[in-house]
Amino acid sequence: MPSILVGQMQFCNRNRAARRPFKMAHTLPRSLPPGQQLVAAGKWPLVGERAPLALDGPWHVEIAGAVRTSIRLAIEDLCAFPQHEQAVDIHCVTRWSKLAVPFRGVPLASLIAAAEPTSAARYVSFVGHSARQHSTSLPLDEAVALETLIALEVGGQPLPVEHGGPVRVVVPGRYFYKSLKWLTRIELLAEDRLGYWEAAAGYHNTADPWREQRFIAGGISKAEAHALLADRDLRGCDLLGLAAAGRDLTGLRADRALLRNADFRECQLAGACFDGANLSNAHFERACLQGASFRGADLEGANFAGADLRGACLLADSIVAASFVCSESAEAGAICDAGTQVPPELLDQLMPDQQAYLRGALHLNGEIS
Ligand SMILES: Nc1nc2c(c(=O)[nH]1)N[C@H]1C(S)=C(S)[C@@H](COP(=O)(O)O)O[C@H]1N2
Ligand SMILES: [Mo]
Repeated sequence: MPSILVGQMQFCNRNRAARRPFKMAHTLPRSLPPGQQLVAAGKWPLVGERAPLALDGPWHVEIAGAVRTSIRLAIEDLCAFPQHEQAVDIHCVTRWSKLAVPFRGVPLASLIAAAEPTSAARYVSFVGHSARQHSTSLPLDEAVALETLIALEVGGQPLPVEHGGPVRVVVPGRYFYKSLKWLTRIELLAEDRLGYWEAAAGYHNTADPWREQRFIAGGISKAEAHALLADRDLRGCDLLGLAAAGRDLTGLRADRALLRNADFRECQLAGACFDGANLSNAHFERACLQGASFRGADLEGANFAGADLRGACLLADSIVAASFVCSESAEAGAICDAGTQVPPELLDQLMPDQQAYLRGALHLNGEIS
């Protein structure tokens, strides 16, 4: 059977007469996020991949990863869950919006509950059955709070194949690239796994349209973001607020880059060079910075709590009010070894609790260079 027909042919029968009339999720006037424009009535642009790959058997969705019970659900099984109707505003990162689109399907929360997530589950990755194994991810609690829907119908009809039928993800309140077409796998994860667009094209990993989180940095195009991530070269770039959390940026070259407020949390940054960079208020929590270099960098207010600083050179210009441990949480502080270089005069710039922590971490592992 050609995969294109799967959506229609396997669609389950439901008692349409018994349905309650469609109710709007809320009656407030809907508005457009900044930089968006409305598509003409009745239009729904096609974006990204146009068709799924053929499946060997009937369509199914697997829930796996950090769960007690992995489950595999056929379309009929999905139909057996209580169905939820939701008028969702679509906002595509390419600046078109379509408001109040009536989707119907199973709340993600119901499916996840059925699989019994373990305490390790912090992220959810959606994987589609398409040529490039398209995927996207969200923090699990955020996906649930946003009322993510595993949609089977739109406008009272089975989802058209080109729009993700027989089953797609719909994440209200995020750019539409978080709404994966042709869903076959829901995977719960302890660590985030960046999706296709997020990893390859520099799409923002949070994707809140109200905060215009389109790309990892404002003022750069998709092509520029792609080149930047592929070459790992930010030398001299002005990328205030770069949102790079969770990325593999091993060996990054960021000499003299302007990276104030940049977010490098949980990044792989071994051997990275930030010499002469402006990193004031930058976030490096839990990042791997083994052997990284910050010679002459501005690290005022930067946060290194939980970062791995073994072999790192912090011969910075300034580390006023930088943090290496979070005093409010039980989280681990930065890891240092005998190769971690911090000039003693810089230690005096730290707040007392931070200074005490870093002195301890450096002394435990060798003398301060
Ligand atoms: N499998 C898959 N899902 C995907 C994409 C894709 O290329 N492949 N593109 C995403 C993007 S960028 C958008 S805007 C929406 C487009 O959905 P539509 O074609 O139904 O408008 O799907 C998202 N989900
Ligand atoms: Mo998109």
